[in-house]
Amino acid sequence: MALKNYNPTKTNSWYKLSEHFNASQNIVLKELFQNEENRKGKFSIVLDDLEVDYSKNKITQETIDLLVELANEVELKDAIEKYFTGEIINATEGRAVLHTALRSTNEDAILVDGKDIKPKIQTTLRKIRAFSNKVISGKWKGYTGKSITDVVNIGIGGSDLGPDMVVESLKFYKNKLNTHFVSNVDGDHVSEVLRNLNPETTLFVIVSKTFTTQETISNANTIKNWFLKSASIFDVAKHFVAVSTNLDAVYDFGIDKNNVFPMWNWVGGRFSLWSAVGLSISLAVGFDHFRGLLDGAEEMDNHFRTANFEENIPVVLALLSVWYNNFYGAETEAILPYTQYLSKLPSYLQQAVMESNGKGVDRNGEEVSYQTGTIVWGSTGTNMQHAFMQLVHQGTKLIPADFIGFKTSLHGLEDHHEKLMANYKAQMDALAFGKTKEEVHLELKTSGDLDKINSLLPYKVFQGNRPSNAILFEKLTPKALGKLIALYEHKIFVQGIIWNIYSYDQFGVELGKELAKKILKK
Ligand code: G6Q
Repeated sequence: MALKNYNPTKTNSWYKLSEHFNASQNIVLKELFQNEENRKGKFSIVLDDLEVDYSKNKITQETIDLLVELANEVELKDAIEKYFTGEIINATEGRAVLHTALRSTNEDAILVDGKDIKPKIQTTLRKIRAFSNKVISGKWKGYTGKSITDVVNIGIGGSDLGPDMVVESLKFYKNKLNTHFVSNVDGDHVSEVLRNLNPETTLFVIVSKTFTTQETISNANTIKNWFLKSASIFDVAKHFVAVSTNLDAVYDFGIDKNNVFPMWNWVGGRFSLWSAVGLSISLAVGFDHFRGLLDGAEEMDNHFRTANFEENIPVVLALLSVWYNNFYGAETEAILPYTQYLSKLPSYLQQAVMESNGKGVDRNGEEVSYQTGTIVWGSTGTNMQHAFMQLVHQGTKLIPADFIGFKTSLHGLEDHHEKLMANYKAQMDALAFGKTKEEVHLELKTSGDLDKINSLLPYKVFQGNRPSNAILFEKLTPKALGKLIALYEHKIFVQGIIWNIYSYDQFGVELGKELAKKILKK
């Protein structure tokens, strides 16, 4: 059964939300906090090591009630079940959307074309484990008998961004292998990566679901030619492995049958890091940490599938985002992790969010008359405080922001971590509560700058009332990261359901590719 069709703006709850918005848009966060004793507790959700505090949003209990009513009215619960059980919810490509099956450890069968996919997933995980162990332990030898020291992931888009982001995020857990990523068809990218590599000790993982992607195949061929300058064609099997659905093309490239890791068309590229696309993750940090990542995601899956909408982290964050996107007219959202390890998260999420929900035609085939996908962007704290945060604090745009923090640091250095987390909290407080004219006046007065009061006062006032979510984990572990990524995956899903669009195709990226091919031929 396909997903149901709705025009969200024609629902009863949307109508009520519009009325509520008109009546409440002058809401003042500072006052809400003064008047409600336990606002933080009331608008927080705890899931084991994760606490999401969404109290600094321009909402009251009525807003949440109405947003949940909207989720019910568009039959979100039913859609979630279709997502998890393998219905063809990616209707425009005729596919199920089953990245959740990749991390599932329960016994329930999931059928695709009448066959349970769980055994294939388990076999592939075992293959990833065995291969990773062999390479990490040094038992896997290159063509001159030396162990592998470097791994290069060759892929682009979904076959690059996920593994690259996770390897960077879990750098603390890495083993002795050095992992590199080549994606761009720009020859300077591959040249730079190859510059310091030794063909005798490097393993190349070609990741391409289709094995036809221009960038990936060009880079793979360039790398093979580079390799063949010092090795022979018979050595390719020891240094090149592939992750793909297109077995014929993989064999034509010269890759040994035993060194091919499967992918399936029920996993979308941008949601594929949990599959063999994550091979370079398992190589970089070891299979147990890769499994930890999957386990964390599964915990979020179970929470998302079973928790009431009011207590459901992905649902609440998705609804709040709809509130700002469709009622307040906010165009963008900022992703602000307070750890350098997550520096690649914003660009990873740009693909996941914007390729999925950047759609202007609804599930009826009609152009939508309302806003859909948000623009996401961001960078790490505290660096961004010295850069773009000026606009978020005092600019003319409303930019809801997710602050992602960790209570404990990985390397220790307590004084650094205390400063980091003080900034994490201070930024959200400043956004929410700002600084009034009276406060600025007093400040200038006490600092002896009385003569400057008139000229400086307006520039030093912070209106505040700017929304943020605090997404706080105990510690950056593979499990926590898995949870965080799955949280955003499900937020994307919920928004796609509400906006009545197909989140799992990406026809928008095709036209440019076709034209580039034509231009190249000419
Ligand atoms: C993701 C997209 C896209 C895809 C790349 C790579 O959802 O489909 O980013 O992952 O175009 O495709 P291949 O894996 O087929 O090379």
